[in-house]
Amino acid sequence: MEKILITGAAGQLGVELTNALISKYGANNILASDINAKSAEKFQSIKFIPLDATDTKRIAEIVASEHITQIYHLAAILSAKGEDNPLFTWELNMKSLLGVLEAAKNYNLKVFWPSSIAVFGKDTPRENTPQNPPAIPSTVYGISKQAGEQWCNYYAEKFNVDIRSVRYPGLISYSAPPGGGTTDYAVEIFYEAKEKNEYNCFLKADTRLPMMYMPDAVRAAIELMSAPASRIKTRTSYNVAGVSFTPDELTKELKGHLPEFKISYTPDFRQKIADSWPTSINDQVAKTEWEWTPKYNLARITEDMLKNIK
Ligand code: AKB
Repeated sequence: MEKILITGAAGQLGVELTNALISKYGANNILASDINAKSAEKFQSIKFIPLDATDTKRIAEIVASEHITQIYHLAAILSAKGEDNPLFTWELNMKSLLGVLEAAKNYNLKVFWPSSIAVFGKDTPRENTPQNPPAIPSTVYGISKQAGEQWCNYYAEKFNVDIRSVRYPGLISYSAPPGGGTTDYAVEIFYEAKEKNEYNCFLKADTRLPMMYMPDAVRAAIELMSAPASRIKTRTSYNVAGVSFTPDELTKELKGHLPEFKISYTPDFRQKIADSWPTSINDQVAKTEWEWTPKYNLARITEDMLKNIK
């Protein structure tokens, strides 16, 4: 029987992944943790532990006392927010990952850890970005994810740790807000469209970025973790594609539902980050090794977001 610890459980991905894991493994087998103690109220049916993920000793204590067999390590600072305090972002993203990898080595845990398209950057082909291109990341978040991928591969090769990872594109969802990413416009726009019928976008109209709807993102994590170990040949992180679009294309889709919707553009520092990232992702390796297939296109995402946003 699996017993699963989730770090950063109150974040955009955490809330939905935790619910999916409760459905798959049962509430008694899922332990949510987050630095924000108040987020306990989001997890009524399961045990919640306040946890600063950089406290590596505490991670090991929880693993031992709760008989944890898997960790979904989601706690991280994202691309845009990370630029406010690069050293703290590095400290949090790396120290927490190394603590989880050490616990995995010592207690024989299986680990899921999300990487990101932020690992790509200068020298990376932006269109149909392959699995292992040259890449010089433009943000400290991207540097931490790129280094993190190498650490994951190292622990897998050297200590046989069963670590699995995907490089998420921008995630779109309605259950919990995103926390300081460059792709956040693709969530904010839905809320503002519903509330005010207008949105001022911080990226230019023609900025094409890879995105993914949350049900696909959750399924990617669970399918990857459920795949037989013999099929998982990539221990850095897998490219996974969902859908690629620009703010202008999303606006046209939104106008099909809200004809009066208006968008304006005031690009800020996030434009430069977005311009360093891929416009589309080649996920052939994930397709071949564990049969990854996304299900949501832009039309379905738009319809479902508008239906579900309160
Ligand atoms: C961000 O924009 O920082 C994240 C990501 C692509 O990893 N959504």
